[in-house]
Amino acid sequence: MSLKDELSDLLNQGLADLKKINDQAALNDLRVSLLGKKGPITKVLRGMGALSAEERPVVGSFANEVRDQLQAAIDDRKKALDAAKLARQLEEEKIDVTLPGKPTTRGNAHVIQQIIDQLEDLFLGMGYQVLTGPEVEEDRYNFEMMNLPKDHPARDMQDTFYITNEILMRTQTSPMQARAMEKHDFSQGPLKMISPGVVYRRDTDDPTHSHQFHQVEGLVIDKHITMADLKGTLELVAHELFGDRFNVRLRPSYFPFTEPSVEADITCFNCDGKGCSVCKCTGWIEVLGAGMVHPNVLKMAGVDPDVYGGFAFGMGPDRFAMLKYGVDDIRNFYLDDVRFLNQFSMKG
Ligand code: 2NL
Repeated sequence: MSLKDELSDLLNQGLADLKKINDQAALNDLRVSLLGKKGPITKVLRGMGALSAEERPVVGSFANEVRDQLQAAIDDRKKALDAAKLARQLEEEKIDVTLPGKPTTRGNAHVIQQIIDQLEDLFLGMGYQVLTGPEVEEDRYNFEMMNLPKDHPARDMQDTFYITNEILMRTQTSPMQARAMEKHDFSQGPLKMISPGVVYRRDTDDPTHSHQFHQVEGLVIDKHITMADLKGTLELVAHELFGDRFNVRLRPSYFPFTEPSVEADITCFNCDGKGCSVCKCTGWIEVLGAGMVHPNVLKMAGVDPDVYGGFAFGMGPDRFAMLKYGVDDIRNFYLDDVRFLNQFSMKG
């Protein structure tokens, strides 16, 4: 058989084989076997040395033609297969946009967090920083720098979870404030901050005690800060959380870290101050402790008490939430019962 006939057969056989191909992988195999380096066409082209000078260009150009035809047929087949595959995919993966969506259940911030958020917004609006820090603390920041030396009897007031002699679960968020005072450059202006967070006490849980609860402490230090600034600030808090008709009353008290120290009451929300069982007929409800920062606390943080002074307060969002919503057992906030928690959902 002449080389030309051989090439003709190759072309016909190749085109016939191509018709039977139905997937990309088989098509690629056929392309390699026909047109690849080890394929029959390459072999024919290699054998052309044996041909005469007249035959060589004729067979050569025919071989090229066969190769081009096969290549074109393969390309066409590939295009057809690709198009079929895409059509199949589009059909199979079709999305019915008219199907109803799956309902998602949306969570909401915990009721205590909602109160903290509200307080953060209020104080951020007055130019305070919100600073948070570790719940596992050093004795030094939690007690020592708050004017509670090792032998201080007030340490008994706060039964503490100790990790080691020097490391403990913070009993208040003041350690964050001690750090802030230490760091603050007072030549750049006043320090105004609140520190919200979880604190721990070695209490036995009951309706009014939890070994874990929340605190939001506030601290302002500058020149010429007075107790009137403290009272005005606490009035803003009362108005924000409870409403404008609520008043604030300060009563003398004692904390080791403030001097003088006060306890702040607000108008009883239950009887509008007339006197009822909630306020034990006083017309007032105790909501927080506060005072003017003790000079020792300032000194220990490297602040000169002859130049600077300020107020501090500590309030309990748990107690606020109990008062605001009439919750009579603090443990509800920590039991994670969604039937309780969903009552404070802001979903419409
Ligand atoms: C309360 C009352 C209070 C403070 C916390 C404080 C922080 C610094 C300096 C001085 Cl850095 N004081 N915090 C002051 C007064 C009261 O908390 O009833 N705590 C359970």
